Amino acid sequence: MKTSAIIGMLLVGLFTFGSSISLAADQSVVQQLLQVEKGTGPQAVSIVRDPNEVGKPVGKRGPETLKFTLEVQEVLGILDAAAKTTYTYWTFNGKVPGPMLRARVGDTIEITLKNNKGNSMIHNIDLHAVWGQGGGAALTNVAPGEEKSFVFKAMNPGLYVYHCATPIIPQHIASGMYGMILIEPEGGLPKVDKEFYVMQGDMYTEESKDPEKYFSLHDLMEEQPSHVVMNGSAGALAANPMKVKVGDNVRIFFGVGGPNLTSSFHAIGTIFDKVWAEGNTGAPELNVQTTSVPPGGSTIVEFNARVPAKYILVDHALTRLLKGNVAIIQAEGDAIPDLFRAGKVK
Ligand SMILES: [Cu+2]
Repeated sequence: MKTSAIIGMLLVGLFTFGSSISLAADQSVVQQLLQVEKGTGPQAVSIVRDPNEVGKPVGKRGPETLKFTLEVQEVLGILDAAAKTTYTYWTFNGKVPGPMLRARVGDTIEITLKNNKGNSMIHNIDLHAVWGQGGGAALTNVAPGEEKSFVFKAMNPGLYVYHCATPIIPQHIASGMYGMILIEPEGGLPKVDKEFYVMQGDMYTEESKDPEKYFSLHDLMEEQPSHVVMNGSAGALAANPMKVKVGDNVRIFFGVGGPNLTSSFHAIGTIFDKVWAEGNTGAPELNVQTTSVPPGGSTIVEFNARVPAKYILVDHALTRLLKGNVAIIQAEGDAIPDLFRAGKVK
C-alpha cells in the first residue's frame, strides 16, 4: 500500500474520531512481514520507547549518589510499520528516545557510556542538565568496544534533553540518539495518576522503493525531513495508544530531540490545565492550547482527562502528522454529558 493511502486512512480515522481508527498495523505483525520479505538479512526490531517508562519518582528523599549506564546500540529498526520500512537507528539502550533518567537536585550522578563492540561509529553524550565542557561529551567519546564515565552534580531542577554530540551531530540525533533527564526539585514533583514520556524527532531518509531507508545528508542540510516521529517510529504511539481512565490527572514529559524542527505541541480534544514551559519547575502557565518546544528543549504538561476520548498528541504544524508525527492517549470511562454530548440544548 502506498504511503499516501495509509496517510489518508490515518487522517480519516483521526479527524472523524471513529471508534475503530485505521492506523498502522500491529508492530509485531509488521515485524514478521519484514522478516519474511528480507529473507536472511538482519531482522528489524521495534525501537519504540514505551511511553510508560518514566523512571522512579524521587519523592521526599535527600540528595544521593546515582549511577546510570547507557549502552549505544546500532540496530535495524521499524521506521514506519504501515509502510513496512526500516532504518538503521543509533540508540541509547536500543530504544528511541533513550531511557528517561530521573534524579533530584543536589544528587551526585555518575554517567557511564558504553559503545557496543559491533557498532560502526564513535558516540558520546551531552546532557543539558550538566555544568561542564560539552555537557559530558568531551569525556565520553567512545569508539566501538569502549566505555567511559564522568560525574556531575545536578544543580538546576528541570526537564533536560540529552543527545549524542559526535560529528555529524545532527545525523546522530536524527538517527535516534536523544533522550531526557528529569532533575526533580526538593520534595519531588506532586503525585499524579499517570505519567508519560514522549519525544518528537525529525528524520531524513533518501527516496527509494527499497523497504530499508538510508540517511540523506542532502535532506538533512535542507532541513526537509522525510519522517517526523514520536518515540522513534512513524505512527507507533497511535497504533498503541497510552491508556488512562476518565478523571485521571495526566502528566506528559515531552521533549524534542530534533535535530531541526520546533514542535507546536498540542493535544486534540483537551486543554493543558498546566504547562511548565521549557521544562522548568517553577510556576506553571495555566489553560494552554499549544506550547512551543524547540529542538533540545522540553515541556511538562498536565491535564485532567475529564471526558472519555482519544486525545491526539500532535505538532500543530500538521503537515508533520502526514510524516508520522502522532500519538494517542485514550481515556476510558463513562460519558460526562454535562461536559460533552451530541445534539442540542433541551
Ligand atoms: Cu552518536
